[in-house]
Amino acid sequence: MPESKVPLKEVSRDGAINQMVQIARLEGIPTAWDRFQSQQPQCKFGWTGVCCRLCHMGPCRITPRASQGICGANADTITARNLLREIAAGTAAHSDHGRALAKTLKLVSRGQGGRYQIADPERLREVARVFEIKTDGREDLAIASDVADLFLAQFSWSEEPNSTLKLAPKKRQGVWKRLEMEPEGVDREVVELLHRTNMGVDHDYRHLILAGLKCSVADGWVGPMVATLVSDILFGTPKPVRSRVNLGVLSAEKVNILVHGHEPTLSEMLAMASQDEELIAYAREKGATGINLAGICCTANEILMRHGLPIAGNFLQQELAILTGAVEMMIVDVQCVMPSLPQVMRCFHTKLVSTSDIAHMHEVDRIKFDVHKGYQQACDLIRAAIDNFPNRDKDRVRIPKESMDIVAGFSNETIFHMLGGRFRSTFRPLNDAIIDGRIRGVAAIVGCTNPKIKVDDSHVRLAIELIKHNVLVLETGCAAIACAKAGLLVPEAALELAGPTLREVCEAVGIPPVLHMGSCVDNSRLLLAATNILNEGGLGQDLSDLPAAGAAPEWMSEKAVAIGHYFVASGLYVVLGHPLYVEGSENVNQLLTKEMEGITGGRFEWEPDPEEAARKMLEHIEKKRDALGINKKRERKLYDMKERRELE
Ligand code: NFS
Ligand code: SF4
Repeated sequence: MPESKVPLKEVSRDGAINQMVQIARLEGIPTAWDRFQSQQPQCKFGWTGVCCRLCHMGPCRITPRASQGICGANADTITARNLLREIAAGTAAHSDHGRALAKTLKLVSRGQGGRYQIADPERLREVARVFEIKTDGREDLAIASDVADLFLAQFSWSEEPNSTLKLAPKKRQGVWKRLEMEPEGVDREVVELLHRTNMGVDHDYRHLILAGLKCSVADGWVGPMVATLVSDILFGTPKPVRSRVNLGVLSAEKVNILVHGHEPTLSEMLAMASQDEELIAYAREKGATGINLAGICCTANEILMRHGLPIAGNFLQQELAILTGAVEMMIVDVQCVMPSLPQVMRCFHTKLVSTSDIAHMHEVDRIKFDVHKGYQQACDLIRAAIDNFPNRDKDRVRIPKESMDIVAGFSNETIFHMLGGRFRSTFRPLNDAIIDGRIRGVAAIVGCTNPKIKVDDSHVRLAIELIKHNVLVLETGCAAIACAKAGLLVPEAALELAGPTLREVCEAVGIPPVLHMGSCVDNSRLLLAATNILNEGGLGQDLSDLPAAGAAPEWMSEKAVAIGHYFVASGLYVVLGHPLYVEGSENVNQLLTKEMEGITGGRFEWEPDPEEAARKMLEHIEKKRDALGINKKRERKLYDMKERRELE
């Protein structure tokens, strides 16, 4: 075990994390923070993006005495190429997730989906209509088949730009056309980035970065868009739900089963199977009082949004959950699953099961998830977890007390209904509140947690600062879990922290000032929310006109790199808590953080201090308000009776 120099307390603002890290230290079980310490100092060449190993003449790195690699590539080319490979990888991850769901929809439409079915036929029809698929007089399954075909076709190459781009505002579509940034198939764009960054192909950093942005458009507006739409169709469109969050949701008396990863397919069946009376009775037979299914990371967000199941924690809590000694089984699929888990698992009775065909871990049980047998597999897993309950060492159970109430489930559809009231669904009241300044603008806070940063702290401080200044905050992913743990997603508590006019609006509508919109692929919901606001009218023509900003204060994943780029490609201002690996090239850095605004209308900013990040976001929001002309003091017109009658 690496010798630790991190102070024992305070790796996080979350007491549950600090407590568990301390226990891990005392027991000599390494966690991410210990390994973080043993990686110090982290490589400066890596940090600044100037290390290249794209061919085997290298590896090369740019230093004060070597301004070029062996092939002649300079810092601009090297950092840009490295960045593109990250965008390609992030896009690939999101899009495989979307493709897997579209394949499931296809199987369901053929009657080969086992227990999966169309949970939200209304949403299916609505989606079909958007893409001009005939719905009148047709069965749901026939429509689903066409929708699945259309979505599956988004991945391979087509002569036409991707169909889902039309979900974006017209003007933005025009910008992409002009910049030749319209993707023609997700796989195609990923492959092209890999090709372009191959030794000896594309060397112009500008040309490279614009290609990266094009691929990122295929990420945000295609892969995750498909993932979200199909998830809603198959599993239901989220509606507000109450639940609880943090390690304290683990139960000392029940069989604890954690789902961790990203694709919601198997976890949907687990949610259903965990309610099975026979299985619950079986758990009692084994001495437990019931079955407790909870989540980690983005799978947690999926089952929270649709079933109100509790969340045990975000990204850096995955090892700590096992360390509680109270987890009978952790079921993982793909993405954000740490390779260290088997090592922690071996110190406890916890069973770790991997379920994705493409994600195995050495010496870890695995099943081959099969849509058709999904429910049976879920039952078998739960039964195995129950069988493991008697192996729990009660003396080693230490579940932190921390757990917090949360209200989640804010899909666009829900927000539409809540804002518009019972009779007329509309975003109008939100737009009006933004126009008259009661709400200054909208901010998105998304992304991971990272041991480089005091965990959850930047997420929470940024959100608090923004709502204090009457900015409505939309969140997804680990950011949403961070703020939920801090109590920001409960309307009552959060409203105390909101500025007076934001509070007034939230109270009238009955929403918290920080809205949980789902998992990381549900960032597509954020893009659609922004589009809905725009389409409602009065706030400009393009996403870049909106008084809106995005932030990922604690990000770590390549997926977050892709997300940041599709926000910027969509014309939005994005503040990252630490820079991309590009600072070794002044040109690339300038392009991303300054010049980009003149190209896509959006740009990046690096800002580690959350209050300062909030200030910059507010400044951007006010700049957009000024440009829209809604910051002028508007005189309130007093109507006389005659005018009033005319109005009516
Ligand atoms: Ni998105 Fe970050 Fe992972 Fe989800 Fe969490 S770490 S990039 S937020 S779980 S995908
Ligand atoms: Fe070095 Fe060029 Fe090869 Fe990169 S591509 S490793 S800079 S020779």
